[in-house]
Amino acid sequence: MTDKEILPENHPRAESLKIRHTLIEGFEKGIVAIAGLIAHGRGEAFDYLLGEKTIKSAYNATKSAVASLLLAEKPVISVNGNVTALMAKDLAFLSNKTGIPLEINLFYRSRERELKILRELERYGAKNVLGVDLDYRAELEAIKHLRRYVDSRGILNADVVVVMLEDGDRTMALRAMDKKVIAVDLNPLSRTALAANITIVDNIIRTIPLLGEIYSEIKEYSNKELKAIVDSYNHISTLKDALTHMAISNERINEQLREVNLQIERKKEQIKNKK
Ligand code: PTJ
Repeated sequence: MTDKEILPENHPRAESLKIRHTLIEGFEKGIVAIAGLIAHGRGEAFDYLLGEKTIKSAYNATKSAVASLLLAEKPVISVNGNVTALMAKDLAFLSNKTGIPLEINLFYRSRERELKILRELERYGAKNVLGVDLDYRAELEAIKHLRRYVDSRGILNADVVVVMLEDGDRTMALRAMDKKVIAVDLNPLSRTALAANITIVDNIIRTIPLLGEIYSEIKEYSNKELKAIVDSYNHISTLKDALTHMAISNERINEQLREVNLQIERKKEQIKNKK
């Protein structure tokens, strides 16, 4: 069976299926943890409800995140298996452009996986990847699982940490260490989404490029202007707004039904024309 037969380009969900396959490939390459496939399924479901787009409150949260990163003294972007499988190229680009290091931090940590992730990020040109060199390995007291291993040049001493597809435990531990946590999480009610200082309820495939775009736009702003952007973020209303978008309205059901019925009609035409 060819790839085209499995994944025809005109499939109405082709994009989403492609992403799913990229993750499966990432799993086969040893980059993604098996639980990462489950985590992706969960994210997909929330993204479906969100309408697979960046809603305004998520855009604003992303802007506040960039302003926080620009104001930070020691920012770092934490990366895991899923994030690398889907976004290695964009992450490398973002890190090189902003000078913010990437730090490999895994829930299912193994030496083999961390080295594979490092190679994948470096393959796309990432210049500053932490979390692998054992000479700089440190441990976070507040965490018992393998995410406790951090880099003394990165997360250990960072003031602002970006986390994606994260478990709530580490987010809370980072907060308890007085670090500012920026989370990207499609579930607005996850412990990570609740515990972070800034939560971007959006898909990493949209957020990572958007972080870079907004960075170019506001990098010359004064500290006062950046601070005003940070202060404009409202955590509760951001989470509530995402939930409101996910609560499907009659209008949206009708719109989606119309689209599905149109697709059925198109298929009918195709069958008729083949006869
Ligand atoms: O690579 P490792 O070893 O560090 O393992 C990473 C996983 C993903 C297995 C681990 O962090 C995990 O189990 O995560 P959780 O607890 O399942 O949380 C993942 C969260 O990310 C859930 O709230 C999902 O809704 C959300 N999510 C999934 N895919 C995306 C996403 N958020 C943004 N963009 C996505 N593409």
